[in-house]
Amino acid sequence: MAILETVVIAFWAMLPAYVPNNAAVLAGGGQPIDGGRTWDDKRVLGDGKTWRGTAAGIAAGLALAGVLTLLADDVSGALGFSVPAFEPLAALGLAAGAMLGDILASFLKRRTGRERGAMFPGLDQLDFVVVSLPLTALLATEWFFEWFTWDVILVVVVLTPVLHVTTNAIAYKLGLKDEPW
Ligand code: CTP
Ligand code: MG
Ligand code: K
Repeated sequence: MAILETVVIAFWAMLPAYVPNNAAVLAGGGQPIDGGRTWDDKRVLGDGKTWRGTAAGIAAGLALAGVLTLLADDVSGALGFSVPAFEPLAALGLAAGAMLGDILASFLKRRTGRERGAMFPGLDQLDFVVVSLPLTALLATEWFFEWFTWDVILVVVVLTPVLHVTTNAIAYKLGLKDEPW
């Protein structure tokens, strides 16, 4: 498979997992998921993980998957190779997996004594990939292995941190995010 083709498929297939984090930043606020609870004098998750942000993130990921699915045929025709339409369970695995990965990362950050907003290089950039891909493989196995071939997964692992750093830097510059990571 040509490299450009692989990159386009990786980006397209991951969009429903990329957008939830950004939607959560825009919609976040209100009740924290952990209800303010602590474990060993540290917050379980912290004020940065809210019900509203999580719900908005998953909804945004599902909505985007729906739009991409409507466009998939036309875009495939225009590009000369196929980009994926999303099965409902694949969309759910990507969107909910991304939010779950982010939440698990905050759990790990709090356990290691990092305050809300602290940096955790590596984890910050890949948390949502680490959970969304296995969850999608579980929920929509055939779909997953049709699209997430090894070369696509490799591109995702390389491309995701680059996109993450870029979009967060932009969100920070725009004043939408408190830290540039
Ligand atoms: N956010 C949210 N709910 C989520 C994820 C994010 O409300 N499930 C919102 C919060 O307002 C959060 C912001 O998006 O502050 C930025 O997200 P993130 O960087 O993941 O959270 P942090 O505030 O940095 O907290 P943490 O250290 O736990 O990652
Ligand atoms: Mg953060
Ligand atoms: K995060």
